[in-house]
Amino acid sequence: MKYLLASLAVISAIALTTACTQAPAQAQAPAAAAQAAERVIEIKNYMFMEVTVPAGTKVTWINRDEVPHTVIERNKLFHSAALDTDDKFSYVFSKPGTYDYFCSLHPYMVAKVIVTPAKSS
Ligand SMILES: [Cu+2]
Repeated sequence: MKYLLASLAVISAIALTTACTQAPAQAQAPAAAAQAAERVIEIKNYMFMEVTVPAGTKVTWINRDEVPHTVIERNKLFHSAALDTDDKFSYVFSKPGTYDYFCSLHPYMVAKVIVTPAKSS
């Protein structure tokens, strides 16, 4: 079963790569491209990664465990569904601050996202 899942992951990775190279080049406003900062947090071994990002960053959690996890901000600012293996959840942090979050399935899994003011360069 593990082998099958690994094979599927490889196949979908290839499919994604192919899809990307075949996608026609799309005109994008430079400003939009500059704001599209994204940070990935992998959930592994029942742990989140703690990150510090500038305001405006889209943070995407990916579950790398073989059990489901959730991503829930302590004040219910965001609340993911149960994420199965390799499922993703994203949230754009527009305001600076410290955001504590946890997994409702494993309440001892706690972490925070620290959002710093966006650079005005
Ligand atoms: Cu969990």
